[in-house]
Amino acid sequence: MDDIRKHHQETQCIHASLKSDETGTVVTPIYQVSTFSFPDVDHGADLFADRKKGYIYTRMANPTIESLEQAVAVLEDGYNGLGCSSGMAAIHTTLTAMLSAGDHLICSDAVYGPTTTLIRDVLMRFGVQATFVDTSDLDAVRKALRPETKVLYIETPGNPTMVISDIKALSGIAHKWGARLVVDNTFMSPILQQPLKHGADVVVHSMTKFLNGHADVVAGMIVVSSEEDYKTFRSVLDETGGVIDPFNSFLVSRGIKTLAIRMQRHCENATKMAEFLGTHPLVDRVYFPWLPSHPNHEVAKRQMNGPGGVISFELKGGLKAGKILMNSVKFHMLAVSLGGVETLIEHPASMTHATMGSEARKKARITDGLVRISVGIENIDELIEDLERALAKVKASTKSPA
Ligand code: LCS
Repeated sequence: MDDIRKHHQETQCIHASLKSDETGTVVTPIYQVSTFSFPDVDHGADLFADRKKGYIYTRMANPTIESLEQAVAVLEDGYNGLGCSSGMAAIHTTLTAMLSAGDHLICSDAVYGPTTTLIRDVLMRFGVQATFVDTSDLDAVRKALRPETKVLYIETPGNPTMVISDIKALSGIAHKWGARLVVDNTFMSPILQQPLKHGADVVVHSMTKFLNGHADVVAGMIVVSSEEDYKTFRSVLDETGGVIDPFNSFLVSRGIKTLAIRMQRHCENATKMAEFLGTHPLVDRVYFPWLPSHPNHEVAKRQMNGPGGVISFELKGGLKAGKILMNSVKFHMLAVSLGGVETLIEHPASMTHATMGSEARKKARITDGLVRISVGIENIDELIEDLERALAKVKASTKSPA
């Protein structure tokens, strides 16, 4: 379709990934090949020297991968995308493309656990300095700036506390300082938040989550906003090798066809579940951006088109009560990951955020009693009934003699 960028995201989800071949395929086929042949030696040399356009080797470029990169870049309104083998590969590629030994990075304290450990236990070994702060607090970010600060890295909403950082304000702070802003947009997908439009420089995704949406792929994506960044990032990705493969690219492209409609249902279901939890007598606190009680509710309403599908909450009985709940639910599968059509429940302190260590968790306000639900697209009344049954068990257990 001509100039797909002018169209609505619902249309982009269906049409942005198409790279039709001479047979007229209506979806991009899977080019399940590692290497492409050259008609002659000079042509091969021209491709390597960038004098001619064409395919060489799948780690460098492949039509199925390119079609997915193009689709996510269009949805994010970015320059281009770089498909990665996982969300962590996308984050690793981004940070190694943007930072050198001696540079300083400011990162949100509440982020996916392995993002913290990638920075703290891997990048810092190579001379990168880092400070973890609550990036919803603009003054805390300003105080953490150093002459060597090159990157401000945020995840918003943050995993698992749902803390919201103000993308526009933070891009202003970063740019004034000569630093750049990277946003992990995994929890929102481009349907609910487009960070580049709010001033971010780079967006990263774990496509394992909402973009693919079916719990059958591990993959990541980087979206950059300029040709210059694209060239730098592409060369780092080529050399470090964390690229996505054609088959997974095909599956994610297929998932994206229904992204807009799935996100709508995730938001509706999660809002109803958050409202239910918010009024339940056994629930102490609910962290969900669309609840007026959320501390960053105003910022959320400003930069997000919907709350997303993830809710965190604490029960009155803390970890003990949370364990009974998680062991009693039927349609909420006890599993890590999020953003799929199926509802998942998990315990961040002992699962997704275990490697951070208790001190970093405490600083990021990830309590031992916190429970996280990724609300799927099942019938919401049945999901709430499932939670009600499990909460009744929690209540019964607190009454039984010790
Ligand atoms: N960014 C965010 C916000 C994430 O939630 C995750 C994974 C990643 C990056 C890394 O992506 P991956 O390499 O797994 O594709 N989050 C997970 C979670 O909360 N449970 O299991 C994985």
